[in-house]
Amino acid sequence: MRIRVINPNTTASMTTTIGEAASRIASPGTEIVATTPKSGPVSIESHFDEAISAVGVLEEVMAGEREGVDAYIIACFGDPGLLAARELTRAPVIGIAEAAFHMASLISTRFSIVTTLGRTGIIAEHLLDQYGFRHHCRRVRAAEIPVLDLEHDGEAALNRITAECRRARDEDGIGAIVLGCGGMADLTAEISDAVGLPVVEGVTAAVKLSEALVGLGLGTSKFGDLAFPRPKAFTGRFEHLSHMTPSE
Ligand code: 5HY
Repeated sequence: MRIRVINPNTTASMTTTIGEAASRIASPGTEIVATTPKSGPVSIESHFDEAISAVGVLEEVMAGEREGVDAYIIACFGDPGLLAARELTRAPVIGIAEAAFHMASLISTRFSIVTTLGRTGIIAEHLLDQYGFRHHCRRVRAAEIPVLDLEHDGEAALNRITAECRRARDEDGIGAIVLGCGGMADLTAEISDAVGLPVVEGVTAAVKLSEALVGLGLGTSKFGDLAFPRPKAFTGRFEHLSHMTPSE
């Protein structure tokens, strides 16, 4: 099977980190295609960044539909454009936040999230409510590091994330930790060893969930709200989306 792993920000080095982590965990026979949208924010750290990045995600799904893809992964912890992306395809579309919540709730009664900036914590809280995991999550914490510090100042970023994970372990009464950024995809083993708790991150969790869904022959339902969008005219910079009929 072929899984298209979309990094919704436009930092190619972070797409490489995400793609390598996905390839390491993928089963034999699973091809990982990690992609970066042509347009969008270099990092996603606000509602505005998130809204703009969703268009890039949707354009990557449309490209995947032309090339033939068995599953899609949206590798940003805000799951930008997730439901809209599901409308565009019959293939499964997995957001890394949703994937991590599911996996963490299977191995612990309570978990905490450690994300990058405090201001994006609310986005994770909204997703916990939307997906029905609020009661599983004890706390959404932040290491207070800009997303791109993971690329530019990795050691210091790792130390700040690990310290916040230790505080979560000691203060939150939890059994597991969820890392709240796609750029943390390669940090789970090191942090789990340092903190002594299971650490879940969404990219690798989403790869395994994608393989499971495709293996079960399950895809996005086309009955109800995730049916293909009704073709219509779009104007201005979106004119190219006009009267788009999905590849049935
Ligand atoms: C992410 N931002 O996973 C989110 C993390 C965050 O560019 N990739 C980003 O802080 O919300």
